[in-house]
Amino acid sequence: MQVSNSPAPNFSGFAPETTAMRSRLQIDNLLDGKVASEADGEPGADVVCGLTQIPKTLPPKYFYDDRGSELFEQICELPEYYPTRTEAAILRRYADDIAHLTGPADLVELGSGSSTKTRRLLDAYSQLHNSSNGHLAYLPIDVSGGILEQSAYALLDDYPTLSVRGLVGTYERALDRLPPTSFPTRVILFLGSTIGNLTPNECDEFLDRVSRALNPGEYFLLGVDLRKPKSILEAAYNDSQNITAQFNLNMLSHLNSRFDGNFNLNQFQHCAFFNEKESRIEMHLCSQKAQAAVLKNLDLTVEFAAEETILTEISRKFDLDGMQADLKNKGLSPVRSWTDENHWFGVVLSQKQ
Ligand code: AVJ
Repeated sequence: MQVSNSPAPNFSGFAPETTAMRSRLQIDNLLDGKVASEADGEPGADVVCGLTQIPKTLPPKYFYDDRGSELFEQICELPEYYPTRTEAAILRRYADDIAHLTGPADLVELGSGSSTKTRRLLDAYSQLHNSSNGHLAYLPIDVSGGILEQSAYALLDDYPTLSVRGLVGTYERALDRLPPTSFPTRVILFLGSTIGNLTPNECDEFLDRVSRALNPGEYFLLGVDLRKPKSILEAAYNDSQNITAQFNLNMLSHLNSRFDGNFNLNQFQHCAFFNEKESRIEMHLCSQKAQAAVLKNLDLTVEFAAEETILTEISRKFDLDGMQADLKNKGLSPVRSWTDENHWFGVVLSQKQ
């Protein structure tokens, strides 16, 4: 993992980094040498906790090993998976409005991943900054150091006035130690409706943290997936190419390799449906028979009844008014929101009081 200012390895397909580029890049690791999912406490404690609960659950962050991140990128391209392209279209269309509303700003992004959608905002802000002759600062935060570094080099290549200060770590830790801003203001970005993975309580705590991290007058830009007919929602999580099923099952192979386990992927089935009452998609892995699985490194044997499921993800679907009210309660006053013509996805800009 990359530490402050040390030279980064080359990634094929990208221009080799130059000294000039390196001077515009700094990546700090907040994981203290531990891998992403082990940053908060004992390695795998959350897995043991989730699998010994009734009903069984696993944290969605275990989707994202290298294979899982690759499958997620494929999901974003699926015809049925509307959120990524809908949000990207909103950002393409309104990035200039957003930049004009906040004025020149540092951009901080939680869960930056490949930073693809962020480019529209970087374009808009770099125009704003050019006219004021300033530099553009981007602070991506991601648990995957590999993807963070790779996208940072690609961005430095494409944006000559950009400097990137990356943080490898969880949102929680990064939010608690954001470096001071060099510009008059700062915008924290949280795109892709990743906020939907949080339960209402977790969401509450998360918004408190965002609000605490911002100084009065600074901004929070949030992407949220909106309520819509069940058939559209369920299709997005049950695609005809079965990529989402592979993504879900990959969590078990990730656990097998991480914790020396023997989950049999052939004996579990992907299951995703819309829970109307909770307004959320639930993804489960359903045990096809009574069976046991062992995770040796965690000293854990898990027994499954036939048809018993593990809840691997919730993906909540929001309404814009409700989300704006929640933000307001946290001292984040809605400035403006944008949506697509179908009202399938929303982007909300709010400002810390
Ligand atoms: C990245 C959490 C927003 O909930 O839609 C996609 C993840 N899971 N297909 C989502 C996901 C299944 C995605 N988020």
